[in-house]
Amino acid sequence: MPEVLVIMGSKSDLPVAEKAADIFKKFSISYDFKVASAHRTPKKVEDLVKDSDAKIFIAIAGLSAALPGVIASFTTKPVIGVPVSGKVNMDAILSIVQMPPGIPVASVGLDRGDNAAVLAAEILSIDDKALQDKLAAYRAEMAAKIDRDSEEVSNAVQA
Ligand code: RP5
Repeated sequence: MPEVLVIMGSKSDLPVAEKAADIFKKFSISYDFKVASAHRTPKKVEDLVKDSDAKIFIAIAGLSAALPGVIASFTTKPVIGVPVSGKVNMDAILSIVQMPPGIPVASVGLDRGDNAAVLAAEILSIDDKALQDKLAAYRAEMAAKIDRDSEEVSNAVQA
């Protein structure tokens, strides 16, 4: 049973989903990928969600991105939406952010499959101390990189 089920509206969304996979591997979180479209295969979306034992859903979609909201309509588990960039970026962002009262969807930034996975990890870590420690180590890694980068640009400008 995957802890997180990632559903993308089209195979064209795969590069964004792969960013999430990198994070899940880093944190040893089990996941699965499915393609199902809110508009083109609505019954498939419903069946996937209702048949899943996953604790969290990540929904990746572009254009009129109904997928996260439709998934949320079938479950009370957390749903994290990832808007996918296109010719008009605000369409997907607003489709995910502007959910009606009572059926919320969390949204990360445009194409931020990685942040969706980090947020999923944070939710899963609530009662998992080992995962909390891994998340803290991940932040420490990022901070160390900023320090290395700072030293590098400072050295470059003084050279
Ligand atoms: C959405 O439409 C998908 O999530 C994708 O981001 C976008 C384009 O889909 P394709 O035309 O690539 O199948 O449903």
